[in-house]
Amino acid sequence: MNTRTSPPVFVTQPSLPPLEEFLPYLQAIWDSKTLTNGGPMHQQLEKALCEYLGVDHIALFCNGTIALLTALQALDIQGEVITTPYSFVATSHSLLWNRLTPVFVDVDPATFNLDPARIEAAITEHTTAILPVHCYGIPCDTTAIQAIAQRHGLKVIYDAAHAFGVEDTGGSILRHGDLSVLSFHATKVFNTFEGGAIVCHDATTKQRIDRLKNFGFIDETTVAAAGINGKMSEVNAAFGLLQLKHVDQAIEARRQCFELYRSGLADIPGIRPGIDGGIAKANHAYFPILVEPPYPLSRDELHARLRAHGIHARRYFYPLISDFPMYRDAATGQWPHAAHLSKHVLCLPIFPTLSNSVIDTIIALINGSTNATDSGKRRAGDGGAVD
Ligand code: T4K
Repeated sequence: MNTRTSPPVFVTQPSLPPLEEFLPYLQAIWDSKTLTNGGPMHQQLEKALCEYLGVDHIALFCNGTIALLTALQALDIQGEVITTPYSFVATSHSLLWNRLTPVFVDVDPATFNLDPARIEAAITEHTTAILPVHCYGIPCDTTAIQAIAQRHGLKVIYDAAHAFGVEDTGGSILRHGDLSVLSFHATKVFNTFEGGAIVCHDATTKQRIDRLKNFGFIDETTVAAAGINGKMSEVNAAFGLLQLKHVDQAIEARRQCFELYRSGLADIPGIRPGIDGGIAKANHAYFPILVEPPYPLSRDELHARLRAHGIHARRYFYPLISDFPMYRDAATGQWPHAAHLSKHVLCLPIFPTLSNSVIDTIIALINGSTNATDSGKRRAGDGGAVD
Protein backbone atom coordinates (compact mmCIF):
# COMPACT_ATOMS: atom_id res chain seq x y z
CA MET A 1 0.00 0.00 0.00
CA ASN A 2 1.34 3.43 -0.88
CA THR A 3 0.38 5.44 2.16
CA ARG A 4 2.24 8.64 1.39
CA THR A 5 -0.28 11.47 1.07
CA SER A 6 0.42 14.33 -1.24
CA PRO A 7 0.33 17.21 -0.50
CA PRO A 8 1.12 17.05 3.24
CA VAL A 9 -1.76 16.87 5.67
CA PHE A 10 -1.53 19.22 8.63
CA VAL A 11 -3.19 18.93 12.02
CA THR A 12 -5.70 21.46 10.82
CA GLN A 13 -6.57 23.59 7.86
CA PRO A 14 -8.69 26.71 8.13
CA SER A 15 -12.25 26.70 6.86
CA LEU A 16 -12.57 29.22 4.05
CA PRO A 17 -15.85 30.06 2.36
CA PRO A 18 -15.88 30.70 -1.40
CA LEU A 19 -13.89 33.87 -2.05
CA GLU A 20 -16.66 35.47 -4.11
CA GLU A 21 -18.93 35.35 -1.05
CA PHE A 22 -16.49 37.62 0.77
CA LEU A 23 -16.30 40.30 -1.92
CA PRO A 24 -19.57 42.07 -1.04
CA TYR A 25 -18.37 42.45 2.55
CA LEU A 26 -15.14 44.01 1.33
CA GLN A 27 -17.13 46.32 -0.95
CA ALA A 28 -19.17 47.48 2.04
CA ILE A 29 -15.97 48.25 3.97
CA TRP A 30 -14.52 50.10 0.98
CA ASP A 31 -17.74 52.12 0.74
CA SER A 32 -17.93 52.96 4.43
CA LYS A 33 -14.20 53.72 4.79
CA THR A 34 -14.54 52.47 8.36
CA LEU A 35 -11.68 50.02 8.80
CA THR A 36 -11.64 49.53 12.56
CA ASN A 37 -12.55 51.04 15.98
CA GLY A 38 -15.90 49.35 16.50
CA GLY A 39 -17.42 49.89 13.06
CA PRO A 40 -20.59 48.35 11.64
CA MET A 41 -19.10 44.90 10.91
CA HIS A 42 -17.73 44.72 14.45
CA GLN A 43 -21.10 45.61 15.92
CA GLN A 44 -22.95 43.16 13.69
CA LEU A 45 -20.57 40.33 14.54
CA GLU A 46 -20.92 40.91 18.28
CA LYS A 47 -24.70 40.73 17.94
CA ALA A 48 -24.60 37.69 15.65
CA LEU A 49 -22.21 35.82 17.95
CA CYS A 50 -24.35 36.53 21.02
CA GLU A 51 -27.27 34.97 19.18
CA TYR A 52 -25.30 32.02 17.80
CA LEU A 53 -23.53 31.21 21.04
CA GLY A 54 -26.52 31.95 23.29
CA VAL A 55 -24.68 34.46 25.47
CA ASP A 56 -25.64 37.96 26.62
CA HIS A 57 -22.48 39.99 26.01
CA ILE A 58 -19.41 39.52 23.89
CA ALA A 59 -16.45 41.84 23.25
CA LEU A 60 -14.41 41.13 20.12
CA PHE A 61 -10.61 41.20 20.15
CA CYS A 62 -7.71 41.09 17.71
CA ASN A 63 -6.70 37.68 19.10
CA GLY A 64 -7.32 35.34 22.01
CA THR A 65 -4.10 36.17 23.84
CA ILE A 66 -4.84 39.89 24.12
CA ALA A 67 -8.37 38.94 25.16
CA LEU A 68 -6.90 36.81 27.99
CA LEU A 69 -4.61 39.65 29.11
CA THR A 70 -7.54 42.03 29.12
CA ALA A 71 -9.88 39.62 30.93
CA LEU A 72 -7.42 39.49 33.83
CA GLN A 73 -7.18 43.29 33.85
CA ALA A 74 -10.94 43.71 33.65
CA LEU A 75 -11.42 41.77 36.89
CA ASP A 76 -8.35 43.36 38.50
CA ILE A 77 -6.84 39.98 39.29
CA GLN A 78 -3.86 40.09 41.67
CA GLY A 79 -1.38 37.68 43.26
CA GLU A 80 -1.67 33.98 42.47
CA VAL A 81 -3.85 32.35 39.87
CA ILE A 82 -4.49 28.60 39.73
CA THR A 83 -4.19 27.20 36.23
CA THR A 84 -3.23 24.12 34.22
CA PRO A 85 0.21 23.20 32.92
CA TYR A 86 -1.47 21.22 30.11
CA SER A 87 -2.40 23.95 27.63
CA PHE A 88 -1.05 26.20 24.93
CA VAL A 89 1.50 28.54 26.43
CA ALA A 90 -0.67 31.63 25.85
CA THR A 91 -2.83 30.61 28.82
CA SER A 92 -0.15 31.19 31.44
CA HIS A 93 1.76 33.82 29.45
CA SER A 94 -1.30 36.01 30.02
CA LEU A 95 -0.58 35.71 33.74
CA LEU A 96 3.10 36.64 33.43
CA TRP A 97 2.22 39.67 31.29
CA ASN A 98 -0.03 40.81 34.13
CA ARG A 99 2.72 40.20 36.71
CA LEU A 100 0.61 37.42 38.23
CA THR A 101 1.96 34.17 39.62
CA PRO A 102 0.73 30.99 37.93
CA VAL A 103 0.11 28.13 40.34
CA PHE A 104 -0.08 24.93 38.31
CA VAL A 105 -2.46 22.18 39.37
CA ASP A 106 -2.66 18.72 37.85
CA VAL A 107 -5.35 17.67 35.42
CA ASP A 108 -7.92 14.89 35.40
CA PRO A 109 -6.49 12.47 32.84
CA ALA A 110 -9.98 11.50 31.68
CA THR A 111 -10.89 15.04 30.59
CA PHE A 112 -7.46 16.73 30.11
CA ASN A 113 -8.79 19.55 32.32
CA LEU A 114 -7.94 20.95 35.76
CA ASP A 115 -8.82 18.41 38.43
CA PRO A 116 -11.14 20.21 40.89
CA ALA A 117 -10.10 17.81 43.66
CA ARG A 118 -6.59 19.29 43.51
CA ILE A 119 -7.51 22.96 43.18
CA GLU A 120 -8.46 23.54 46.79
CA ALA A 121 -5.14 22.25 48.12
CA ALA A 122 -3.32 24.85 46.01
CA ILE A 123 -5.26 27.86 47.33
CA THR A 124 -3.27 30.24 49.52
CA GLU A 125 -3.99 33.66 51.02
CA HIS A 126 -2.64 35.15 47.78
CA THR A 127 -4.95 33.24 45.43
CA THR A 128 -7.49 35.47 43.69
CA ALA A 129 -8.60 33.52 40.65
CA ILE A 130 -8.77 30.24 38.74
CA LEU A 131 -7.91 30.13 35.03
CA PRO A 132 -9.07 26.73 33.74
CA VAL A 133 -8.96 25.67 30.08
CA HIS A 134 -11.70 23.70 28.30
CA CYS A 135 -8.91 21.69 26.67
CA TYR A 136 -9.70 20.45 23.14
CA GLY A 137 -13.22 21.85 23.65
CA ILE A 138 -14.02 19.32 26.41
CA PRO A 139 -15.87 21.12 29.20
CA CYS A 140 -14.21 21.49 32.59
CA ASP A 141 -16.06 20.36 35.69
CA THR A 142 -17.70 23.77 35.91
CA THR A 143 -19.98 22.86 38.81
CA ALA A 144 -17.10 21.80 41.06
CA ILE A 145 -14.96 24.78 40.03
CA GLN A 146 -17.80 27.20 40.74
CA ALA A 147 -18.34 25.68 44.19
CA ILE A 148 -14.63 26.08 45.04
CA ALA A 149 -14.58 29.65 43.74
CA GLN A 150 -17.60 30.54 45.84
CA ARG A 151 -16.19 28.95 48.98
CA HIS A 152 -12.95 30.91 48.66
CA GLY A 153 -14.18 34.15 47.03
CA LEU A 154 -12.21 33.56 43.82
CA LYS A 155 -12.89 34.77 40.29
CA VAL A 156 -13.05 32.24 37.45
CA ILE A 157 -11.90 33.07 33.94
CA TYR A 158 -12.26 30.20 31.48
CA ASP A 159 -9.78 29.95 28.65
CA ALA A 160 -12.33 28.76 26.10
CA ALA A 161 -10.02 29.15 23.11
CA HIS A 162 -10.95 25.64 21.93
CA ALA A 163 -14.59 25.73 22.93
CA PHE A 164 -16.48 27.71 20.31
CA GLY A 165 -20.07 26.48 20.14
CA VAL A 166 -19.65 23.77 22.78
CA GLU A 167 -22.71 23.13 24.93
CA ASP A 168 -23.36 21.12 28.06
CA THR A 169 -26.84 20.02 29.05
CA GLY A 170 -27.64 23.52 30.35
CA GLY A 171 -26.59 25.38 27.19
CA SER A 172 -23.41 27.19 26.14
CA ILE A 173 -20.41 26.39 28.30
CA LEU A 174 -19.43 30.03 27.89
CA ARG A 175 -22.04 30.95 30.51
CA HIS A 176 -19.84 29.53 33.28
CA GLY A 177 -17.39 31.52 35.37
CA ASP A 178 -17.02 35.29 35.50
CA LEU A 179 -15.57 35.52 32.00
CA SER A 180 -14.79 33.18 29.13
CA VAL A 181 -12.17 33.89 26.48
CA LEU A 182 -12.41 32.62 22.90
CA SER A 183 -9.82 32.42 20.12
CA PHE A 184 -10.78 32.89 16.50
CA HIS A 185 -7.29 32.10 15.21
CA ALA A 186 -6.92 30.51 11.75
CA THR A 187 -6.48 27.09 13.37
CA LYS A 188 -9.75 27.24 15.31
CA VAL A 189 -13.22 25.85 14.59
CA PHE A 190 -14.50 29.37 13.91
CA ASN A 191 -11.83 31.69 12.57
CA THR A 192 -11.59 35.34 11.63
CA PHE A 193 -7.95 34.88 10.40
CA GLU A 194 -6.80 36.27 13.78
CA GLY A 195 -9.33 37.13 16.44
CA GLY A 196 -10.74 36.46 19.85
CA ALA A 197 -13.44 37.52 22.28
CA ILE A 198 -14.42 37.84 25.90
CA VAL A 199 -17.84 36.61 26.95
CA CYS A 200 -19.26 38.32 30.04
CA HIS A 201 -22.59 38.46 31.85
CA ASP A 202 -23.47 42.13 32.28
CA ALA A 203 -23.37 45.43 30.43
CA THR A 204 -21.12 47.14 32.99
CA THR A 205 -18.39 44.53 32.61
CA LYS A 206 -18.75 44.66 28.83
CA GLN A 207 -18.28 48.43 28.91
CA ARG A 208 -15.18 48.07 31.07
CA ILE A 209 -13.73 45.48 28.69
CA ASP A 210 -14.57 47.63 25.64
CA ARG A 211 -12.76 50.57 27.20
CA LEU A 212 -9.74 48.47 28.15
CA LYS A 213 -9.37 47.16 24.60
CA ASN A 214 -9.46 50.75 23.28
CA PHE A 215 -6.56 52.26 25.29
CA GLY A 216 -8.89 52.93 28.23
CA PHE A 217 -10.75 55.73 26.42
CA ILE A 218 -14.14 56.73 27.80
CA ASP A 219 -14.53 59.62 25.38
CA GLU A 220 -12.25 61.76 23.21
CA THR A 221 -10.44 63.32 26.14
CA THR A 222 -10.91 60.92 29.05
CA VAL A 223 -8.77 57.87 29.66
CA ALA A 224 -9.94 55.80 32.61
CA ALA A 225 -7.34 53.02 32.66
CA ALA A 226 -4.07 51.92 31.10
CA GLY A 227 -5.82 50.07 28.31
CA ILE A 228 -4.38 48.30 25.32
CA ASN A 229 -5.19 48.18 21.62
CA GLY A 230 -7.10 44.91 21.41
CA LYS A 231 -9.68 45.84 18.78
CA MET A 232 -10.78 43.57 15.97
CA SER A 233 -10.63 45.19 12.51
CA GLU A 234 -13.60 45.48 10.19
CA VAL A 235 -12.11 42.98 7.72
CA ASN A 236 -11.76 40.34 10.43
CA ALA A 237 -15.26 41.06 11.72
CA ALA A 238 -16.73 40.88 8.21
CA PHE A 239 -15.01 37.56 7.66
CA GLY A 240 -16.51 36.35 10.94
CA LEU A 241 -20.01 37.28 9.75
CA LEU A 242 -19.48 35.19 6.64
CA GLN A 243 -17.90 32.32 8.57
CA LEU A 244 -20.92 32.14 10.86
CA LYS A 245 -23.07 31.19 7.87
CA HIS A 246 -20.88 28.13 7.31
CA VAL A 247 -19.88 27.13 10.81
CA ASP A 248 -22.62 24.55 11.46
CA GLN A 249 -21.68 22.76 8.26
CA ALA A 250 -18.01 22.90 9.27
CA ILE A 251 -18.72 21.40 12.70
CA GLU A 252 -20.84 18.66 11.13
CA ALA A 253 -17.98 17.80 8.75
CA ARG A 254 -15.63 17.63 11.76
CA ARG A 255 -18.09 15.33 13.53
CA GLN A 256 -17.99 12.95 10.59
CA CYS A 257 -14.16 12.87 10.76
CA PHE A 258 -14.44 12.22 14.49
CA GLU A 259 -16.79 9.25 13.95
CA LEU A 260 -14.55 7.72 11.28
CA TYR A 261 -11.51 7.99 13.52
CA ARG A 262 -13.41 6.65 16.52
CA SER A 263 -14.61 3.53 14.79
CA GLY A 264 -11.37 2.98 12.87
CA LEU A 265 -9.14 3.24 15.94
CA ALA A 266 -11.43 1.53 18.43
CA ASP A 267 -9.78 -1.89 18.36
CA ILE A 268 -6.09 -1.00 18.21
CA PRO A 269 -4.47 -2.08 21.48
CA GLY A 270 -2.78 0.85 23.20
CA ILE A 271 -4.54 3.55 21.18
CA ARG A 272 -7.18 5.43 23.16
CA PRO A 273 -9.16 7.83 20.99
CA GLY A 274 -10.13 11.12 22.61
CA ILE A 275 -13.46 11.47 24.31
CA ASP A 276 -16.29 13.80 23.50
CA GLY A 277 -16.94 14.03 27.22
CA GLY A 278 -20.67 13.36 27.08
CA ILE A 279 -20.97 16.84 25.66
CA ALA A 280 -24.46 17.94 24.60
CA LYS A 281 -22.91 19.69 21.60
CA ALA A 282 -19.26 19.10 20.75
CA ASN A 283 -17.24 21.09 18.23
CA HIS A 284 -14.58 18.44 17.43
CA ALA A 285 -11.85 21.07 17.44
CA TYR A 286 -9.14 18.43 18.00
CA PHE A 287 -8.79 14.68 17.81
CA PRO A 288 -6.39 13.64 20.58
CA ILE A 289 -5.34 10.02 20.93
CA LEU A 290 -3.38 8.49 23.78
CA VAL A 291 -0.53 6.24 22.62
CA GLU A 292 0.36 3.82 25.41
CA PRO A 293 1.50 0.24 25.93
CA PRO A 294 0.82 -2.31 24.54
CA TYR A 295 1.04 -0.18 21.39
CA PRO A 296 4.54 -1.01 20.17
CA LEU A 297 5.63 2.53 19.33
CA SER A 298 6.05 5.48 21.63
CA ARG A 299 3.98 8.57 20.90
CA ASP A 300 7.04 10.27 19.44
CA GLU A 301 7.80 7.29 17.21
CA LEU A 302 4.24 7.26 15.91
CA HIS A 303 4.46 11.01 15.37
CA ALA A 304 7.64 10.54 13.33
CA ARG A 305 6.18 7.63 11.41
CA LEU A 306 3.10 9.63 10.39
CA ARG A 307 5.29 12.56 9.45
CA ALA A 308 7.40 10.34 7.21
CA HIS A 309 4.17 9.66 5.33
CA GLY A 310 3.25 13.35 5.06
CA ILE A 311 0.84 13.38 8.03
CA HIS A 312 1.67 16.27 10.35
CA ALA A 313 -0.04 15.28 13.59
CA ARG A 314 0.88 17.50 16.56
CA ARG A 315 2.01 16.90 20.10
CA TYR A 316 -0.45 19.31 21.72
CA PHE A 317 0.57 19.95 24.49
CA TYR A 318 4.24 19.08 24.73
CA PRO A 319 6.28 20.27 26.54
CA LEU A 320 4.19 21.09 29.57
CA ILE A 321 4.00 24.83 30.18
CA SER A 322 5.67 24.30 33.54
CA ASP A 323 8.75 22.96 31.70
CA PHE A 324 9.34 26.16 29.73
CA PRO A 325 12.25 28.19 31.12
CA MET A 326 10.21 31.19 32.23
CA TYR A 327 8.04 28.93 34.44
CA ARG A 328 10.62 26.56 35.86
CA ASP A 329 11.48 28.64 38.93
CA ALA A 330 7.89 29.13 40.01
CA ALA A 331 6.78 25.67 38.97
CA THR A 332 8.01 23.47 41.78
CA GLY A 333 5.13 21.01 42.03
CA GLN A 334 4.44 17.65 40.45
CA TRP A 335 1.81 17.14 37.80
CA PRO A 336 2.00 13.42 37.02
CA HIS A 337 -1.20 13.21 34.98
CA ALA A 338 -0.37 16.28 32.91
CA ALA A 339 3.18 14.96 32.41
CA HIS A 340 1.81 11.61 31.27
CA LEU A 341 -0.58 13.20 28.79
CA SER A 342 2.15 15.47 27.50
CA LYS A 343 4.27 12.42 26.66
CA HIS A 344 1.48 10.24 25.28
CA VAL A 345 -1.07 12.43 23.47
CA LEU A 346 -0.98 12.97 19.74
CA CYS A 347 -3.52 15.21 18.00
CA LEU A 348 -4.49 13.76 14.63
CA PRO A 349 -5.51 15.96 11.70
CA ILE A 350 -9.15 17.03 11.88
CA PHE A 351 -10.76 19.73 9.74
CA PRO A 352 -13.87 20.02 7.57
CA THR A 353 -12.26 19.24 4.22
CA LEU A 354 -10.24 16.26 5.47
CA SER A 355 -11.22 13.41 3.15
CA ASN A 356 -12.38 9.97 4.24
CA SER A 357 -9.56 8.41 2.25
CA VAL A 358 -6.91 10.39 4.12
CA ILE A 359 -8.52 9.40 7.43
CA ASP A 360 -8.46 5.78 6.28
CA THR A 361 -4.79 6.16 5.41
CA ILE A 362 -4.00 7.62 8.83
CA ILE A 363 -5.90 4.79 10.55
CA ALA A 364 -4.05 2.24 8.39
CA LEU A 365 -0.71 3.81 9.28
CA ILE A 366 -1.52 3.67 12.97
CA ASN A 367 -2.89 0.17 12.67
CA GLY A 368 -0.12 -1.08 10.42
CA SER A 369 2.49 0.23 12.77
CA THR A 370 1.59 -2.52 15.20
CA ASN A 371 3.77 -4.64 12.89
CA ALA A 372 6.01 -1.79 11.86
CA THR A 373 9.57 -2.50 10.98
CA ASP A 374 10.51 1.12 10.29
CA SER A 375 10.69 2.22 13.88
CA GLY A 376 13.00 1.91 16.75
CA LYS A 377 12.23 0.11 19.96
CA ARG A 378 10.17 1.74 22.69
CA ARG A 379 12.48 3.81 24.82
CA ALA A 380 13.07 2.58 28.34
CA GLY A 381 10.80 4.31 30.80
CA ASP A 382 8.61 5.82 28.10
CA GLY A 383 5.33 4.25 28.95
CA GLY A 384 3.24 2.99 31.75
CA ALA A 385 0.23 4.74 33.13
CA VAL A 386 0.58 7.20 35.96
CA ASP A 387 -1.71 5.30 38.21
N1 T4K B 1 -5.45 29.54 24.87
C1 T4K B 1 -5.38 28.33 24.29
C2 T4K B 1 -5.80 27.13 25.08
C3 T4K B 1 -4.94 28.21 22.96
O1 T4K B 1 -4.86 26.98 22.38
C4 T4K B 1 -4.57 29.37 22.25
C5 T4K B 1 -4.09 29.26 20.91
C6 T4K B 1 -4.68 30.62 22.90
C7 T4K B 1 -5.12 30.66 24.21
C8 T4K B 1 -4.31 31.90 22.23
O2 T4K B 1 -5.22 32.26 21.22
P1 T4K B 1 -4.69 33.18 19.98
O3 T4K B 1 -3.93 34.35 20.58
O4 T4K B 1 -3.81 32.32 19.11
O5 T4K B 1 -5.97 33.61 19.30
C9 T4K B 1 -1.56 27.17 17.06
C10 T4K B 1 -2.22 28.52 17.03
O6 T4K B 1 -1.36 29.55 16.55
C11 T4K B 1 -2.80 28.93 18.34
O7 T4K B 1 -3.79 29.88 18.06
C12 T4K B 1 -3.44 27.77 19.08
N2 T4K B 1 -3.88 28.11 20.40
C13 T4K B 1 -2.46 26.62 19.18
C14 T4K B 1 -3.06 25.43 19.88
O8 T4K B 1 -2.14 26.20 17.85
P2 T4K B 1 0.86 26.45 16.42
O9 T4K B 1 2.18 27.03 16.71
O10 T4K B 1 0.65 25.01 16.61
O11 T4K B 1 0.36 26.87 14.94
P3 T4K B 1 0.91 26.45 13.53
O12 T4K B 1 1.23 27.70 12.80
O13 T4K B 1 1.96 25.40 13.66
O14 T4K B 1 -0.40 25.84 12.85
C15 T4K B 1 -0.76 24.49 12.98
C16 T4K B 1 -1.08 23.97 11.57
O15 T4K B 1 -2.23 24.62 11.08
C17 T4K B 1 0.01 24.20 10.57
O16 T4K B 1 0.85 23.10 10.54
C18 T4K B 1 -0.73 24.35 9.26
C19 T4K B 1 -2.12 24.81 9.67
N3 T4K B 1 -2.35 26.22 9.39
C20 T4K B 1 -1.92 27.17 10.27
C21 T4K B 1 -2.10 28.51 9.99
C22 T4K B 1 -1.67 29.58 10.96
C23 T4K B 1 -2.92 26.57 8.18
O17 T4K B 1 -3.27 25.70 7.37
N4 T4K B 1 -3.14 27.90 7.92
C24 T4K B 1 -2.75 28.88 8.78
O18 T4K B 1 -2.99 30.08 8.50
O19 T4K B 1 -0.20 27.27 17.30
